[in-house]
Amino acid sequence: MRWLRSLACITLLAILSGCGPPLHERSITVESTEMRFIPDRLEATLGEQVFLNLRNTGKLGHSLTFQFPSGDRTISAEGGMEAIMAFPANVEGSFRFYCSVPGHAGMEGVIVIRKP
Ligand SMILES: [Cu+2]
Repeated sequence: MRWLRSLACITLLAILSGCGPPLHERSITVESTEMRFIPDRLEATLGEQVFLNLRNTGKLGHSLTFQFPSGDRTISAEGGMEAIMAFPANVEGSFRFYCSVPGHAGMEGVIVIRKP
């Protein structure tokens, strides 16, 4: 009974993938260099899954730390390297991000998360 096996596979896939509404995805690329982020103002919509790509085009290592109500989220990349983080945009508001490398004060920006 091939159809029964197919049905079982489809059911299993549905269970594994969860039954909630599908998440929208947003990819954001932020360039870091000495001594700024480009762009320094990011936007996302409530409910999105955000994939943030930190592209360090500078010579020095840089980090990017979001200050979310749930806590800080940090990634870092050496000069010429990239790093990726994913997070759900699940709180509305404006949240600061900055580079936590000592001496890099002023490297900062904001992400604005709005209702759809
Ligand atoms: Cu930096």
